[in-house]
Amino acid sequence: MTNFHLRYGTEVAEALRQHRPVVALESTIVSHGLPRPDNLTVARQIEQAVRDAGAVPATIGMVAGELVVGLDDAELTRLATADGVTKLSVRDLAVAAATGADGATTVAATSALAAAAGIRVFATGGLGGVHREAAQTFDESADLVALASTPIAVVCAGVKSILDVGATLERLETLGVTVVGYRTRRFPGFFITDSGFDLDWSADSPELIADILAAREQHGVQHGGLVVAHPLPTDEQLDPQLHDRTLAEGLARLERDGISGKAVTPYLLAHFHSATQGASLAVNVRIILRNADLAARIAVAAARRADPAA
Ligand code: PSU
Ligand code: MN
Repeated sequence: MTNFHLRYGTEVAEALRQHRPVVALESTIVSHGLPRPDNLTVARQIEQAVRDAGAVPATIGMVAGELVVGLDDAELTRLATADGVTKLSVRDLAVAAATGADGATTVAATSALAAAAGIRVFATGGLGGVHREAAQTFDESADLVALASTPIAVVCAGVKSILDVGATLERLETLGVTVVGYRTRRFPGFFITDSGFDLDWSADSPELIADILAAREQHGVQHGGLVVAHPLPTDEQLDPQLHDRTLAEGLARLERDGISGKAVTPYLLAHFHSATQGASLAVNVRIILRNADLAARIAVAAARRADPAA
């Protein structure tokens, strides 16, 4: 992965050179996870949330075949609004680069590229994982495999609730991915505060998460990812009954419309956003903004830990 040629945004390059806090952000959430035209506004708000907490945002994506770490506003606008922006997982990067494509990077691809760029903290909404019909379809997100071998902390509200959460947690354990709840011992359920599954570990401050990152380096146990699971407060979650109804309907439609492969997640998210008349969209945006804020505070704590004078 370090062999990929990366182009850096000016501000991100400068921040990395000076060891200032940087937070990686993905572009698939913008191009495929959120409806237009809100997606561009939200993409800018996510970057602003990182800045407000004292870090530099590095939104990652591909523009005309070039891998960019720290898209500028014109590039962000292009990935949010252009036709034919491809959803890129790790396996797609080389083909997309060779063909000069515009592409949005998933959690898997963004993690790999961020780590290659020397960025240690990444914020997203919800991780990909094991799909509910995986026993038949074998549909499991490449996010899991990427996190097994990529040294990065990913702040997320758990895995998307459209997935089989229990199976995903089992796979994270098998793959050696550390999972820590932020101020909770319950794994969050993305749109829902609590997925119903317990966690072994909890951390209650950005400083403690920075300590965990440092301990991983000191002890040479940082080959894989660290999932920082950050739940929404219960008064901000999607109504659980509305959630379950909408999900059942979405899953039935998947079958009816013959949706499979990488189209499944964007299809289900779009179904939620239209069927709940935007309620799930508002929740999704809150999730991302809160995660961007926490990720920035972790990056700030990690930078201070490395250089208390900074
Ligand atoms: N989180 C969100 N919305 C999204 C995603 C995450 O709130 O759209 C994206 C991420 O890019 C993640 C992808 O990697 O969904 C998972 O897709 P799949 O299940 O096809 O691996
Ligand atoms: Mn899949």
